Amino acid sequence: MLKGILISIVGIPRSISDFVPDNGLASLASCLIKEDIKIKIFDFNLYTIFEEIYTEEIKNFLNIFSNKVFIKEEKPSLFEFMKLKMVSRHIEKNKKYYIEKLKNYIFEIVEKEKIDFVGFKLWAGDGFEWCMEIGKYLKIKKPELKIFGGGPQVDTFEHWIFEVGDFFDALCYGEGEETIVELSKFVQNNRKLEDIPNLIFKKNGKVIKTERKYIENLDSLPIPVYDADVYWRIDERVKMIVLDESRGCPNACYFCIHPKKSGKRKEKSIERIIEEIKFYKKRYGVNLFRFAGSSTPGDFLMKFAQRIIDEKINLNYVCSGHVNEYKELDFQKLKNSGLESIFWGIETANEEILKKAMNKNIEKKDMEKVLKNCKSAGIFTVASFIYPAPFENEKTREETIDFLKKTKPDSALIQFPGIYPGTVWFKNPEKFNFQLEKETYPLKVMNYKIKALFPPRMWQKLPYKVNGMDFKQFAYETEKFQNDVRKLGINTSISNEDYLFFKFSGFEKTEDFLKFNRVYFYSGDSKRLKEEVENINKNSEKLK
Ligand code: B12
Ligand code: SF4
Repeated sequence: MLKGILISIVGIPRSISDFVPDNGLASLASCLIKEDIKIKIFDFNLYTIFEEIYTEEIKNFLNIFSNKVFIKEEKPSLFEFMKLKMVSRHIEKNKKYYIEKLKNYIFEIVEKEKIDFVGFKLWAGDGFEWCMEIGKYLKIKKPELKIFGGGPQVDTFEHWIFEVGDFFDALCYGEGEETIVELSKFVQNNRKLEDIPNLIFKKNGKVIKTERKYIENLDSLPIPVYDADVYWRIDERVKMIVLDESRGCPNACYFCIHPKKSGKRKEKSIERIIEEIKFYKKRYGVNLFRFAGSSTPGDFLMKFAQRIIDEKINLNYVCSGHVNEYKELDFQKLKNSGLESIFWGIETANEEILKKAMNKNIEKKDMEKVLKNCKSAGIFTVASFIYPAPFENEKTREETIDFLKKTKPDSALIQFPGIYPGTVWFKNPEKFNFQLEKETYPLKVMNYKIKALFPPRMWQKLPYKVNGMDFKQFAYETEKFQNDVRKLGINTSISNEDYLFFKFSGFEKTEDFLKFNRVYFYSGDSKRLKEEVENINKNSEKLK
């Protein structure tokens, strides 16, 4: 029997989202199981990772430091700041020991279980570097082992990944369900890589990219598997399942990679999603759900809500929506069906920027209407912004602030613009007031790692300019904007799924949930994080 393992490593966890089971890998596993292949998912994104990297001394210092900064909101002293730098170096050293341990652990599994292939889901950040190290090691120790890669980092950087990981037999871009099954045939010498769609591989030193193929009918995919014998340490994860209700997007925002990944919008049938929910509730006791789609289709959502109400299914869920598709929706009905929070990509309140710089295809009056209706129905309203946007100036900044004063979303997430290869922003940077060196840019950004213990303006410089500002300047502008938004009494860090976690965490106020979680993650308090995951799981059971 052919045997494979799928691995996901994000790095040091930064939010409860990291503890949600990975629907992408569960979907790949179900396709392989259908072909009688033995597969196991090793998702290392667990709170226990802190035990491996943070010593008690590190935890204690970071606990005192973060309590002072995030809870008491006091400024750290120069001495504390110097100590923080030392601790950060210590953590970097410990990460190296951890990778060594992980390498050996995975190699032992490969040997003991006689594994034929390994598939890495690749994320940005620490996890990317760690996967490269592990993959390299496995290939040296066992050259006949087939190693594949896929996931968000491949969709963004494609062949650039070979610059740091030429041990991969093949990389899979786009949707992976059909491709992984074909790859399993390649492992058995029954397929040539050239004949498998969605692949990037090297032959005689030359990069080959096979044609892109989209999955036509999402209903034809088997139900993703989260059984304990397939999904390693699933019991330690938060009980939320991500429902892959739709893929693709009818829009084509200039900064977004998503439409390319899954093509034109397609959706599962309501019938199929309801079947999945009933199955997950019964088999795994899960009552919390998040739709995976970057913008769940509005008409799909209404029909779904009606079915949930008609069939009296008790669940709580969250999704992301596009303003244009939600203009006429009955938000009260959505709320009654258990929809607790919606994420909206607003980006900026200035219509000219929305059009000229982003191709966002939304109007201000509609944004206002939708945010207002969403909030008044009691749905936790999360609006996301890019600041400073291309062509941003004092006037446009003021316009977004006024918009926020007027609409008062429950949470406003603010990020500086990220430029990813494959997007329109990357293809024509000058047109959008960006400056970057195209030839070297992908490699630098692909290997970029944030310094999570420090504010963004202290991170290593990202190699581009926005409106003439270098990284330090625009990261500082983002920080200042966030502070101004907080002064309006608007939260700046709760996402839609965070809201669900908050609801079942036992915390009374979102502010406390936020502050304390910041401390737990910052100081690697795995004990508290474990308690929190257990609380969410226990409290959400009541929705049965
Ligand atoms: C839903 C969602 C989540 C869910 C589900 C995770 C998931 N499946 O990726 C949750 C809430 C858990 C989540 C969490 C996080 N997410 Co998220 N998430 C998304 C979102 C909106 C959709 C992902 C999705 O479900 N797609 C559908 C499934 C089926 O696709 P998939 O998971 O990518 O897997 C397919 C292919 O990639 C491929 N594939 C994947 N791996 C492999 C491996 C092999 C060998 C092969 C052959 C194929 C293959 O086949 C799969 C099936 O088709 C995307 C944005 C977007 N619209 O794409 C962001 C996104 C993927 N998330 C992102 C991030 C950063 C995170 C977090 C790290 C958040 C954080 N703490 O900062 C965590 C980490 C998750 C973890 N596992 O620990 C980034 C990734 C950026 C990057 N380059 O790393 C994205 C792109 C958003 C963004 N633009 O910032 N996320
Ligand atoms: S609407 Fe959202 S998912 Fe669609 S292209 Fe724009 S940013 Fe991407």
